[in-house]
Amino acid sequence: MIFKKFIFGITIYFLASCTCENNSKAMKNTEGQGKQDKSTEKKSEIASSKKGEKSATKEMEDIEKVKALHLAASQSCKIIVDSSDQMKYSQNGKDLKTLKVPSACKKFYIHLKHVGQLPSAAMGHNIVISKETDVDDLISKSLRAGKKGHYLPGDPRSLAQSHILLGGSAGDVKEDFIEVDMSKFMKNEKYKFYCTFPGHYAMMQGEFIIE
Ligand SMILES: [Cu+2]
Repeated sequence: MIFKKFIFGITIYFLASCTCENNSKAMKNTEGQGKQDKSTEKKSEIASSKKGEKSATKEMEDIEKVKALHLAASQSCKIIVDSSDQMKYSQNGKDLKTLKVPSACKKFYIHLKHVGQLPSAAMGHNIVISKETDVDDLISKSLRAGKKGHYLPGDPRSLAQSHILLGGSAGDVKEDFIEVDMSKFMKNEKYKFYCTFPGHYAMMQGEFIIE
């Protein structure tokens, strides 16, 4: 009888310990699985966020490249020219003595600004572009046109010109846009750009070069 009880006891013990072990193994496995799932989830989250970051960065880079290209394209056939009370043409604060136009430009655009304070009657500016050999004639004609005619020559030898005389006082027009038709220009000819306001040519003139 005692022996039977002993055998029963041992059997129960083994069964119990076996079930516990299995349970704890199963729990451990579930925990492990959970951990693994979480880490996989985290990894894929990081990967996808990195991927997202990467594609966003790439997109930004592309936008910047396109912007730069547009800027380069627009700048190469376009220039902003300031004219001042110091009787100077300048670009970005530097004296402008040579205006270079890439030969690829079919049209060249000049945005002329008056950045001074003096009125157009005292310190008016414009731009005329012509062959160097036509300068003297066109300046004479401009003087005859007077302020009423914005000191513009009104002559087809003036290949491009601003519409008006710019000034710096409250009532003056302060900027003008000049479209230069490059088909009028020949590669081996000498051209000049200049202001035809009386007395300004000596200070306000430069070479207009097609390269
Ligand atoms: Cu001038």
